[in-house]
Amino acid sequence: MQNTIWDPQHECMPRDEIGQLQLERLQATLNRVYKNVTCYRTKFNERGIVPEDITSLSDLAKLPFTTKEDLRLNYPYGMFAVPLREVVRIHSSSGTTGKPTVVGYTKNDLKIWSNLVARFMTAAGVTPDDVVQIAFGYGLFTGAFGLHYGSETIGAAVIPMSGGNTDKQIMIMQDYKSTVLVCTPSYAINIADRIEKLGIDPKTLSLKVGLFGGEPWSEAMRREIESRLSLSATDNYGLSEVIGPGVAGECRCKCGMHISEDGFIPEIINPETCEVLPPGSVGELVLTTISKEAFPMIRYRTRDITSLDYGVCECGRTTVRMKKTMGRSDDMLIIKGVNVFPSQIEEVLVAIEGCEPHYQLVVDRKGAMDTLEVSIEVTEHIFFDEMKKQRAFLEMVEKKIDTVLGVGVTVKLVEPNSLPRNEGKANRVIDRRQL
Ligand code: DLL
Repeated sequence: MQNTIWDPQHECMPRDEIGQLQLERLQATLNRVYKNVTCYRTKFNERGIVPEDITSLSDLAKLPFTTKEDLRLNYPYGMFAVPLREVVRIHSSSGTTGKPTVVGYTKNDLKIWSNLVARFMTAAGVTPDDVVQIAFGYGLFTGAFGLHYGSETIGAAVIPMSGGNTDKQIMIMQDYKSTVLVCTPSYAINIADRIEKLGIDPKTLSLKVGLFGGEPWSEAMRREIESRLSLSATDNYGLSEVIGPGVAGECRCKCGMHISEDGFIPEIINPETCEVLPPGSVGELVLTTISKEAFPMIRYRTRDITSLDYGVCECGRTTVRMKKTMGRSDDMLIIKGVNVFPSQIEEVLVAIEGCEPHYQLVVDRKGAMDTLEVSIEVTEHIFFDEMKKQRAFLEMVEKKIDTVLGVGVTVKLVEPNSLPRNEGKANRVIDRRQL
């Protein structure tokens, strides 16, 4: 397969040129936010910094971070860097607690966004010949509109199916011969379950590429989706505060997501000390936007845990690649003092024959002791197996998780289809300690 590049000028730039472009765009962005956004001006003044002090990319570290709390304090439009009459679209973050965060786009922002999405879709293998079924919910969430405009920019045919209604998704997939599926990885599994239940051979579908994002998912989950939907499953990353989808996406090498560095400057920090970490370190991703007009973000703390690889990819792109995220630092569970990411448990479970890729984690505290219970759907064959065999299976799963996490867990085997399903982002953790 030919590896097409959407925008070779920006995707294959030599590193020193990327740096030069980033510095120019950063300086222009800083001047604009200093002039137009009170929150930034106040924070810069508190540190005694003016935009002219930033003369190299390493000076970025002098600037204050921006957090979700800043966005809440300036709700709804306080962080906009242009008057509202120049804003043509408003979206919102998917946060479930408190007020959502509001983000805006100018006409030019929408054009840039569409191009950035078209870029990662092309990298994943989407072409004008494709039929793209978008199974993200259309609405305030950036996922559906982002992928929709990206597909149209490429010239592919878009089916704006929206989320849910799985049987209809499958019917449309069969009848309209969708070649690309866009949704969260957990919803892709739900579709695969239903396809299997309906007795449809996935090879009879026309699916070729899956563009999955919006939530963390493991390599084991990728393999599961690929075999059950008979497609090439790719990961893409973004967040509404920074633009939505379009920050980064995998090429066909699937060895990290290429960050569009002409639009964003990534840094990795230690989330506790906030110190910037050297290339290759695992830590929290911080992003600065350098091409957005309505809603620029300076050193936004994403809370997502990953690492960056500056090596040139086999595909020819020179842009830095971020590893699949381990999850969010605020989703990280601390069990008996050990840091646990749900994705680590997923990796173990999906690789065990008999475990379905549906699980739920319940964290609780008994006395001073944290407990972690992992409910796993198992195949009917195992669920209805004789007690002795089931016990042995359960102990084997507990041991495997224990080895990876280094912390004891209690495993509960549950019937197929008994755990809640989501059409968008999965919610797999119940932390009773916070209730
Ligand atoms: O989820 C934007 C998006 C939509 C990206 C569709 C990709 C595809 P938010 O609703 O603001 O925006 O949620 C952003 O979701 O900080 C991550 O924690 C998580 N996230 C998004 N993509 C990935 C991914 C959209 N590929 C938050 N892997 C981010 C892991 C992801 N986590």
